[in-house]
Amino acid sequence: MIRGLGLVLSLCFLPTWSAQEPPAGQQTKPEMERLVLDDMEDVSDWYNGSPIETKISADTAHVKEGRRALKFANRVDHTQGEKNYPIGWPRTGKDLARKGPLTDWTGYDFFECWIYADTNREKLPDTPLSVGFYHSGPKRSTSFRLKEVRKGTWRHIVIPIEKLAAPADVRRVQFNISESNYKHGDRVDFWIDDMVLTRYRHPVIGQLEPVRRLLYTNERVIRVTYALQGFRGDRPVPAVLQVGRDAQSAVQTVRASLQQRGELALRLQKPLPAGTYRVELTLTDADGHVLDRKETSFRVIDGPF
Ligand SMILES: [Ca+2]
Ligand SMILES: [Ca+2]
Repeated sequence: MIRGLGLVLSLCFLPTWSAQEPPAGQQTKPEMERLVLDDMEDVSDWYNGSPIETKISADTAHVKEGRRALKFANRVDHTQGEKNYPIGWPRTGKDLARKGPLTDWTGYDFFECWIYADTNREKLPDTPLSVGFYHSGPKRSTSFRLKEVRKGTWRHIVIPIEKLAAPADVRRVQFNISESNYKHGDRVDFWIDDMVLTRYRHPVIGQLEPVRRLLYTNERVIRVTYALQGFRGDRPVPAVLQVGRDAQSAVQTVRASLQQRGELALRLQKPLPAGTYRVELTLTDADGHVLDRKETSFRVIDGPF
């Protein structure tokens, strides 16, 4: 059973987030919505693609959420397994297409799960494990090496959905090891839990950069580029761009409506003296409540004139 698939959209209320303006200097943590792909309490819908090397089970030894996690247990065998590839790719996966309509991930920002590893090796190889997302059509998939997985600890895996080749068409999720990364006879077990899709509940600022970090004192325009995450393309996001020496003293302010990404220009009414300046971008909702805020900086120097 897949609890919550396509049905439960739970809100994760992070304690530091507030729709109201936070105190100056306090970081806001954006609120995320989660859709559970699999809580791994029952793994009967996961297939074992390599029965010689692999055993899969719902296991209680290491659990991140609930009472069980998917245990993907492998004994590396360089002499047998797949007929033509004895040094192959032991794997386990799950077909999403058979389980309902949840193959369109375009409404989400991240694929996330937690992974714990154990092995009889002193440590894991550089690429201990990979995850692949399979799309319709022959051999269409997007694969990610999970280099962050470590022996003896839980690691949080976060993959931006925008990196998938066909995020509107995800038919299968599959985890695999590559036996060529291991020695014959190595044992390596992974516990995988809390596999979810997440999205920002509202737009946040992913990137904010000045087009130039160094300006001359005779210049009158400051340009910044920005990119939003969690922008669903429905309507522009109100924003305020402010330039000043510090958070308390704005030299100039401009209001804007932001798309998913773009460039903003702030025309100075009077020249800036030499020094370091901060640029702050604040996103608000329609009522003016702060959704997110980010800052960057640039320097003004006396020009060659
Ligand atoms: Ca679980
Ligand atoms: Ca093998």
